[in-house]
Amino acid sequence: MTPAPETLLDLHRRMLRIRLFEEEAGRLSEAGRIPGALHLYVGEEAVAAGVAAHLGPGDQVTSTHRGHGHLVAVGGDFRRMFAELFGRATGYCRGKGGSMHIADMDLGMLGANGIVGGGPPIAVGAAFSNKYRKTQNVTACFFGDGASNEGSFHEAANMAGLYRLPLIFVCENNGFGEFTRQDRHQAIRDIADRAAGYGFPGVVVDGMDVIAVYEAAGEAIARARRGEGPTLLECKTYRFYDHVGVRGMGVVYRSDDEVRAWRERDPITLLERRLAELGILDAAGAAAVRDQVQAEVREAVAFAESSPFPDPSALTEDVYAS
Ligand SMILES: Cc1ncc(C[n+]2csc(CCOP(=O)(O)OP(=O)(O)O)c2C)c(N)n1
Repeated sequence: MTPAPETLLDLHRRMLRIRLFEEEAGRLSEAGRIPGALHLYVGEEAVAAGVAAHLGPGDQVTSTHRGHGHLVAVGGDFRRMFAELFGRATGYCRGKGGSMHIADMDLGMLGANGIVGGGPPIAVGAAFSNKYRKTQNVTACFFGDGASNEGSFHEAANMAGLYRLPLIFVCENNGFGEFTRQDRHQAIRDIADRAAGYGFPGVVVDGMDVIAVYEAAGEAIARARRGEGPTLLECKTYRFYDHVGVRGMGVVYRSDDEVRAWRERDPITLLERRLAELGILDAAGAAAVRDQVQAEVREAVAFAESSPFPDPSALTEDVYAS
């Protein structure tokens, strides 16, 4: 069944917000205006958007080193995000975290994470807390194909299955762990198969089709809320830019033809085509949404650039919790 028009428009806007935030971050990074490593999510927007559209107050997400998309999808503030990328005191971590450490506890976004496989144990902790406190809340744990080889993923999956935790594992299988193609780091093809070893369902979905992700995530999240335990949702996707930054590090590990073929299945273009067919949003309407979001991006960048750097005296603040 096709989701309601307002749901489709919501998915479209969420994806565009991720895309335009990321394209701008990529440009700024290329221009040398953002310090540190920047891992872009462009191409994978349907995954974060399709899952996040089911989440609400009290739910959580755990993220990865490619985390901007997850935060934008749950409603992250562009101003504080750009400020964090620029290292300014108005940023999410007061300028001391950068791209890979942005968190927003008010939105339940428990943090981007430079540690591959760092998210699953945190997600299990959050989900255990939700269950113990008898809430109806769910935790969505995003991770990559590479991360699914880490011991932390397997320990987390084991406990989530054992305790039937209200959790969904969302594997963003973009076909590579850094520069290593999946068939050179895993003997299996579908990471969803791993769920069987821990006693819960694994589902494979086209990660470029936001409606497919939305529907599969909806079932998995409803199942978790009913107390029936976790699901592993594997979304087959692709990153359009390099592992780090836009042009990357000069390592050749995939062909231009391969990138071009995946770009033909750009998740935003696919949804816009569908919206036009359904008579919900035409090209002019889509362009208007794009312009609105782009204006929001521009305003946030100006805010971030005019913000102060943290005072050196703040260097050791927030290092220890009391
Ligand atoms: C524990 C740990 N090991 C290794 C690394 C180096 N590293 C950074 S990204 C990455 C690949 C991760 O692949 P995947 O989980 O598939 O995510 P993708 O980058 O493809 O989105 C690796 C090995 C790291 N950051 N943390």
